[in-house]
This record gives sequence, structure tokens and C-alpha cells, in this order.
Amino acid sequence: KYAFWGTQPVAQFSEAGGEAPEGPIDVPKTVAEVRQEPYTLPDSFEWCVCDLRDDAVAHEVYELLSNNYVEDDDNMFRFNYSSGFLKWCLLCPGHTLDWLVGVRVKASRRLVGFISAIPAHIRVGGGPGAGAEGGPAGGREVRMVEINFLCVHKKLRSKRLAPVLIKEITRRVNLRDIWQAAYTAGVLLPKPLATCRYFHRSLNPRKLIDVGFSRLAPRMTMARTIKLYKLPDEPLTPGMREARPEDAPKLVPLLNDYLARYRLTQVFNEEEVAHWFQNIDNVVQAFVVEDPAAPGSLTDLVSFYALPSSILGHPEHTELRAAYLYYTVPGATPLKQLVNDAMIMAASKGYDVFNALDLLQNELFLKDLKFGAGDGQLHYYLYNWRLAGNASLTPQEVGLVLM
Ligand code: MYA
Ligand code: JJ1
Repeated sequence: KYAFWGTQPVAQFSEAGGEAPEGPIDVPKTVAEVRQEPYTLPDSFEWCVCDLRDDAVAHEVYELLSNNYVEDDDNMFRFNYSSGFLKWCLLCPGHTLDWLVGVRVKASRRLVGFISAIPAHIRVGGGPGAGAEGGPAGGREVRMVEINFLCVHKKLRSKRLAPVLIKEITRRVNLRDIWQAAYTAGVLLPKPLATCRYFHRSLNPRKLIDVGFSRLAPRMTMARTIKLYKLPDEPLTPGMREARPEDAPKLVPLLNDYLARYRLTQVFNEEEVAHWFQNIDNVVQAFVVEDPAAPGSLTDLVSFYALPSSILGHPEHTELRAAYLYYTVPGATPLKQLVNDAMIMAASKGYDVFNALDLLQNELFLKDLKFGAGDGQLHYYLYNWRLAGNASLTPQEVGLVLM
């Protein structure tokens, strides 16, 4: 069990908590000690860098993922990240092309494997006090990477390629003097720092039921269901507008001060805020509330990203348009109202479903805004970092949203 993960500097299921101090799991190393040569792939494969600035390469990564990436438990839906999304997400501030790692078949040049890293300042640990009314949690800010989009072509599964991809990206990240990573996965690995659940709010219930994403509730008709989920056409919060790059200086303290209460979160600088909270059709939407009584003062933030799924084997529908709640900062406006407005915006843009995790303060609105629990979980992991006593976190202590 866990032939690979058992050898890695990650929290193990077997460990007792007790004495373990907070911090790196591995003995600290220097860049000079990092292996210079790439890890060896089986003979017929080679490494490549996927330069997503090149549309043809972005399309190759898109194709690999759209045919081979994450599916739900019943293989009815598969994530279908757009190439615009991949560019937004992977060509972020501080990105390193060397960390967009591909595996190609030597003979055909066909892309059959991928893994990515992007840099982030992650704050982790600290005291309780996270959650609804919590003060600052404290903890330590650690320069990390976020790992995502690990994918091996379906025809090449179970050949132990994934561990080679993971070791190779670790080496490339270590070469830049970074020794920790954060990542999420639907599968259980040693050992989650936290486990969150997905929640779903129907925007287009007829289509969701048609494609088997949801079902008609007992004693409900289609007409009553459509009425139940109907939303207004326009957001209800006065002063809500799309975020602009010039908002970044004001959003940095708004966002970081709010996230200070969590025990696992990202710390954003101005350039990062301008990048992550922008508006790109079918990729990401970010809205701020500009106090109508005090023009120029920003009180709240709400955002979501677009992650459609392919509908597998349905006669009519091929794509499920899903919006995923990203970060929300309730300042002057109640959280519930901000998220309701985000859903209104998503519905008016033609999204079929609005998804959220049970992290941050999301429990405050899930029920009232008619979200229902999904069948998927999302485990949060750290590489080469343990919390004091090998502690884990509740979903409500997590303030980190990855793509
Ligand atoms: S999560 C999304 C992952 N992608 C998918 O689920 C897409 C569909 N599936 C596939 O493409 C393949 O099944 C993958 C595995 C590629 C996932 N994370 O090659 P194998 C372990 C980590 O024979 P395959 C995301 O992107 C498995 O337990 N490990 O298997 C975040 C076994 O190890 P062990 C995983 O099925 C990724 C070994 O791989 C995952 O052909 C974070 C088997 O390898 C998984 N999701 O390929 C990666 N699934 O023997 C870690 C299986 O021990 C980053 N495995 O049980 C770590 C930090 C690195 C940077 C550090 C810097 C300092
Ligand atoms: O989308 C998901 N589940 C859906 C579809 C289930 C289809 C059958 N398996 C679901 N639908 C019910 C919705 C219903 C709406 C009305 C109210 C009640 C609920 O539950 C799940 C999440 O729940 N998604 C997945 O399983 C996809 C994989 C999740 C792991 C993600 C890994 C991320 C990778 C790394 O970064």
C-alpha cells in the first residue's frame, strides 16, 4: 500500500501525532545538493516543457486533459478546462515555464503526460480562532508551489509514470530553492491535511436532471423544481461591479486581512490580486462592491471561475457549464447576499450549476441558498510540511482555493 507515497516526505497514516514539531519533514537541503539530471522515463518517452504561450501547445495540453483528466465516481462527467483557463491559471505571476512539464512519445511527439507547478505564498498553521468570528490564526508563511493537472493518458495508466512526473517536478521546484508544495486531489493519499466536500446549486435544473447530474426530488415536478431554483436577472447589491486591475491595491488588504483567520491560506500581493481577480469570459469573474456612499472605497469581493465538464455519452448534451466559487470577502455585505449575486451573474451568463466547497465560511450560506451535497470530496495535502503534532484541519479552518 502506497509504495511511492510511503517514501515521500508527507504525513503518513501510520504516524502518531505527539511530539512532531511544526515544519519541514525532510532534512533541509541546498540547491547544490539537488540532482542535476532529469529522472529517467521509459525508453519510448521524453520530457518536454509545455510553453502555453504557444497556442498550439496550449491546445495539446487542453486535448490531453479534456480526454484524460479527472472524472466523477461514475464516469459520467470529465473536467474540461478550457485552454484560456489553462493559460490564466498556469501563466500567472512568477510562473516558470520549466514547471509546465510534459511527457511525449518520442516517435510521434504525442503529448501523453503532464504536471504543473505555480508559485504561491502559503500561510499554514497557527492557533485556533479560525472560522466565523476568528481573529488572526498566525502560523508561518512559506514559499511553496501549487501542483495541479497531473495527468497520464488513459492508455498508459498503472505503469508508474505518475511517480516519475511527481519526482521530476519536485526536482525542478527544488532547483529553484522551493521545498514545499500544496495540492488537492479527489483520491485518498497519505495524508490529508483537510477533507472538504463539494456542494452544488442548480441554475438550470432541467438540463442537470436530463444529463443525470441531479434528480427530481421526491414529490417534486419539473415545473416546481424550475421555480424553486429561479433567480432574479440582476444582482441585488448596490454598487456591485466587475473588478478592475486598478482595484488591486485596495483589494490586497481586504483579502489578506480576511484570510488571516484561516490556518491554511494564500497570501496575495498586488500583482497576484490583479491576476487572480480579473474578468475573462468563460474563465474567471470577480466582482467588488464599491460603497455608493463613498465612491472609491471597496467593501466586498466575490469571485468564481469557469470549469465546464464534458458529459460522457449523452445523446444531446455534450457540456455541463459549471461555475466554481473562488474567494469571497464579506466586508459590508452579508456573505449570503454576495454569493447569491454571484449565482445571479452565473445564471445570467448561462452556467448550469454553481459549485462550492464547505471551506472558508461557506457553511453560512450553503443551506439557505439551496446548495446540496455532492458525491465528491476534495482532500488537501502539503508536501514536506507537517503541522504541530501532525494535526489536521476542519474544512472551516481551510482558506485556500485551488483551481
Ligand atoms: S489531482 C488530479 C490528478 N489527476 C487525475 O486524477 C486525472 C486522471 N488520472 C490520471 O491521469 C492518472 O490516474 C494519474 C495517476 C496521473 C493521477 N496525486 O502512474 P501510476 C499515485 C498523487 O501507476 P496512474 C492533481 O493534479 C498512486 O497512489 N498521486 O498511476 C494534484 C500510486 O502511488 P502509491 C497519485 O493511475 C497532483 C501512484 O500514483 C494520484 O497511471 C498532486 C501510481 O502511479 C494523485 N491524484 O497515474 C501530485 N493518483 O503506490 C503530488 C494516483 O504510493 C504533488 N497517485 O499508492 C506532490 C508535490 C510535488 C512538488 C513538491 C515541490 C517541493
Ligand atoms: O460533480 C460531482 N458530483 C455530481 C455529479 C454526480 C454524478 C454521479 N457520480 C453530484 N451531483 C448531485 C448534485 C445535486 C444538485 C441538487 C442538490 C443535491 C445535489 O454530486 C462531484 C463533486 O460532488 N465531482 C466529482 O466527483 C469530480 C471529481 C472531484 C475531485 C476533484 C479533484 C480535483 C483535482 C485537483 O486539483
